[in-house]
Amino acid sequence: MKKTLFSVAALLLGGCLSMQAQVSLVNPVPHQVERQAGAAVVKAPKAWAITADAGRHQDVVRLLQQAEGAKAGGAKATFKLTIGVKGDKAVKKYAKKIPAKAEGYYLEVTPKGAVLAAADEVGLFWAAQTWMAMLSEGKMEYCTITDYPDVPYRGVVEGFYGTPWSHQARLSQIAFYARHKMNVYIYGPKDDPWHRDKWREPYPEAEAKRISELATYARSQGVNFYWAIHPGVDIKWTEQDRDYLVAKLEKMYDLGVRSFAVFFDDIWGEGTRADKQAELLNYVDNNFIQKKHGVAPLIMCPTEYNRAWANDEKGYLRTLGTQMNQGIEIMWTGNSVVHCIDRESQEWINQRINRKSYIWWNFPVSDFVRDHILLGPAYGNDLDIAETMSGFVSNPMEHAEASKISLYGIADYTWNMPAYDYQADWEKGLREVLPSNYEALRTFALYNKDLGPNGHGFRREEGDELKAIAQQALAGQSSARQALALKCEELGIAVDLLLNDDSNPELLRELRPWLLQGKNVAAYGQAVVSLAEAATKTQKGTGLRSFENYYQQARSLQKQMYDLENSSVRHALQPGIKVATKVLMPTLNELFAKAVNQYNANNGTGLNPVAEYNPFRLTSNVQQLALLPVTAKGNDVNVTPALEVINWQAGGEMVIEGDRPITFAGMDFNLGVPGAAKHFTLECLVNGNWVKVPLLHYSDNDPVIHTGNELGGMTATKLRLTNTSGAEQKVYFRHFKFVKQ
Ligand code: 14T
Repeated sequence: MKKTLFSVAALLLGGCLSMQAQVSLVNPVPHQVERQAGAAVVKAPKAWAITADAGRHQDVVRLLQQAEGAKAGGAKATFKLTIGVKGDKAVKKYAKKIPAKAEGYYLEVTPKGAVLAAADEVGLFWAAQTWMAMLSEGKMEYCTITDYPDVPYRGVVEGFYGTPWSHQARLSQIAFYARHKMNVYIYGPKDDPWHRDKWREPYPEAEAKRISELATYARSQGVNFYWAIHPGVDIKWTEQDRDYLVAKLEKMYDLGVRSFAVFFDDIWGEGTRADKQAELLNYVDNNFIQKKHGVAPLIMCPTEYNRAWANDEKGYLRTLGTQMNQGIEIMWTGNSVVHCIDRESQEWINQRINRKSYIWWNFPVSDFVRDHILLGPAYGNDLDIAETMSGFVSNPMEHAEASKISLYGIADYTWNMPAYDYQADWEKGLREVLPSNYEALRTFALYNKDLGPNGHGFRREEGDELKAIAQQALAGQSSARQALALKCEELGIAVDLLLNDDSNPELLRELRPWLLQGKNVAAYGQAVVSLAEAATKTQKGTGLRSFENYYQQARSLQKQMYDLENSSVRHALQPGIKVATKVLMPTLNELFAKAVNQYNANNGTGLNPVAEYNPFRLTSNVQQLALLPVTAKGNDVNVTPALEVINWQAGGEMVIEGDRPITFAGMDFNLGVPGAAKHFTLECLVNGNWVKVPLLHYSDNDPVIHTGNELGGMTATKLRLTNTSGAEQKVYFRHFKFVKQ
């Protein structure tokens, strides 16, 4: 990357205008910007006339005609926009200035007009986006820009479990990718039936029409719409299934799709064979992809898509590497399912697959931590690995609008890696997503970055800015406690401002559960600080401001948080609604406990210092179950389902304990495997004795497990499910529920 000339620009601008340099509005940060002598930020032209070779670049012309400022355009306008790609007459003079890189462009702005000259059609789209971004505040800047992407394929894979994005959300995403020069959108939502379970069947008419519309719209924006198929669940390596697959791709081609992917992730059994996958994909590549015109290189997601799952002896990856056509891209999530990417791990994988890996980054996806919403920056990937990858796509949250905060950063990272500054970038992203209430969104987002403890061990920074005052507050410093209370007050203000913002209704709809919880956290924080303050006073507070009342208030808020988590505000599969779990809430809970203990010691009282309210507790020595949340809704108590196959060791147990005896009305659970009941033993702890409860399936091919009549009316303090088969059992954890009386 060549150095940008910001210092020169600052000098020149200093004298003439107080306006902000307009090129700084352009994101991703361009590789090279030069402001010539006499450069200035001036008013944007009111109208412009577009010059291009006859009949060329219709989509870009349309984009520029719809842009702000172009309205009154047309031949009469004095400001000229000259556009073209290498080889066009219109930009012949600029041919040498166009970077010799795919999607590269050269942009020049002078008082007479602007030139947008690109290496190819997509590059011209990006030049147009740069032009429009520069003008977004009604000003432009005399300068030249030379720019190109660092990573060839950049964008998003809608590849999460959970509610797929809506059609509207996808259209909005595609426009957003285009604005930020991302050229890939891979359609692969796990819970679209025609992507996975019914992969052989064509889409019904309404769904087909929507896909067609997405493909067309994406093309008009310079974005590749990839449609992904996930056949591994039940594929047989027969000619018949091979033909089903190609026939489905043909159907998608007829709908206008020109880019394809085949996923083999999260499957087992027959579908996982590397030789067969390679053979099938070579067939698809030779007989479909290569035969059609203008179809992008095929992408595949392997079964061993991360290093932790790679079995080097069996050589799955090396088989793909040697047997699969060179032109097929292979996806990779890094050292584990959810992991940041570094040079060493890139060398490891690229050597095995004999090509550059195509990164599938599992961030900000939250399908394994649905109680959190992830609004933090995209960071942690090495900044010098652009040439080690063919592509980099992010798997986002099912909350499409909220995902844009992180995606904004991913666009910048993949376009101009060495210049990526994740913190500065995050601020810009927040501004773009909610300009009307940027500061409020920022404050709220500060408490919604980390994922909390999770099975993948992937954590994010959150609350570092609070650590010093948290520590001092816990050490008993009154001024630090007050500072903490102010932070909580700010959080409360931010939430209220956001709840009253109507400029981005989708974003606010997505954030709503966490906003409501944020309000509880803010109120709780203020109550806890008052409580801690009151605990230090020898004189009892009067009226409502007494220690006892602050204690009751804090308790009430703890319960309100729990109730909100289990109310209808959360959607069915979401285990809860968690905010500020990394630093703020643990600090407040510790402060609460300290204050209560101090008060108890001074007054001989026995108030309960345990802050977290949850009437149920799950413990397990089966590693993949140990962190699953238990939640109650009315009389239904559920353990959150797990996404993955559970390796339940012989003798491994899962225990659920109530804070008071539970009287059962019934229960059922689904381990995903017909006949699994015989491998497990269910027991209840009744009056200190473990009582066995028979388990049964209603039919041979039904995986759901029921309890016999014995359970109804039984009162117990604990429930225990044990693998008593004497061998490891591979099962799912699809649902686990009991009903109280
Ligand atoms: F294809 C892969 F690269 C991939 O990441 N697959 C899934 C993905 O759909 C999901 O959104 C993501 C995050 O949960 O992780 C993969 O899903 C998993 C991961 C597991 F570790 C499913 C089961 C697992 F055990």
